Amino acid sequence: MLKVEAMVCHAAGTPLVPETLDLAPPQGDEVLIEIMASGLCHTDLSQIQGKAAPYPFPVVAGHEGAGIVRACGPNVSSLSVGDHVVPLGIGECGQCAACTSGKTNMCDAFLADMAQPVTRFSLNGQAVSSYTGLGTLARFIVVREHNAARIRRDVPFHLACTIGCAVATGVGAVIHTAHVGEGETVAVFGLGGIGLNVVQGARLAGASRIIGVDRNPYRSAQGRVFGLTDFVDPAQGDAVEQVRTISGGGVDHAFECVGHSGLMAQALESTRIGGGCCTILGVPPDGQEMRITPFALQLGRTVKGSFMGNMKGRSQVPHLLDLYVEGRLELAALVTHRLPLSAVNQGFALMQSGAALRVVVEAAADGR
Ligand code: CXF
Ligand code: ZN
Repeated sequence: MLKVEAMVCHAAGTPLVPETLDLAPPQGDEVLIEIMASGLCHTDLSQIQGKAAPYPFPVVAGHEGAGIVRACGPNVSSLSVGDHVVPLGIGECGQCAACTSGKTNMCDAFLADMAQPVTRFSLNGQAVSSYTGLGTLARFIVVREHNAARIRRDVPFHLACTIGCAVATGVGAVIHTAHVGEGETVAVFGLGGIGLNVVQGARLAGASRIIGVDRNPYRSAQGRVFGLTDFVDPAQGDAVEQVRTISGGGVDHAFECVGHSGLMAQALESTRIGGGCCTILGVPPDGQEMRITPFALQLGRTVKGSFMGNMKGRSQVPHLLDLYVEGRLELAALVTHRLPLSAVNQGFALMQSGAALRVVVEAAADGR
């Protein structure tokens, strides 16, 4: 067993504590990754708060990482020691019907992992789960090679990690889920780390109007950096009405990026009759449902959803960094805070306060 430092959440709603865990060394097609940076995501917060907690406690959260391959199992064929990688909650086996379909990122291996989660972490012989099979709030993780995407080496880890969830989820939803077309109008409900990536995805797609809806007035100026053209403050009047007015009767595409059922209904209502499409990205607390009036759909609207923007982790996600290097994607403004891994609780507090877009924690900042 390898010994690794990790921030562990022992019970829902309790702070993460540093632990030295046992980590099973890479076997078969598995690789050992040294995590250099990890972005904090709202779904990690939901897990540790027990609000949307698919994994049993104790748990190592974190699924938006970037790091370096340090060892390979004997059957690894597509990665080498020294490769820079982004671990993938949704892997890409490349073989199954989903992977070969060209339509969906719902790889069979991901569905199998969700049904029966695997973890390689343990403490005193007791299993410690890894969120989405990763657990990037640790110094090292072990994953199967199809759960790691090789990335270019010239992007710093604290920026590269964001493509593992926020950027793929937001940009991918626009391009690979909703298929926003040139000149179309877009409304984005919730301008956090995911919503602002929807905004820049819409800019890449050539949307004519990109309308952001958020209760936090600071998001207006932040949104402009990512391509926002209009801002709606729900405190100034009914958000749906404001979006419908700005867009001349309803947007072509609305995106819900919070995970709030009331906001999902608003997003749907803000789309235009006869062709409007509402895409759901936010992950609500366990048990919360989305209410849809059949009439709203019968008027010619559709509802879609995706995880990780329906992007294939190995063959598509790494190209997001090419867009960054070409100057077409904003990553630096997304990472508002960088903290040492040991200060991760402070990072989650920043996220909850609304002050942060992405908080990135880095083991190296702990002064190894
Ligand atoms: C995703 C992360 C990867 C697995 C599915 C859910 N959502 C993220 O926040
Ligand atoms: Zn995430």
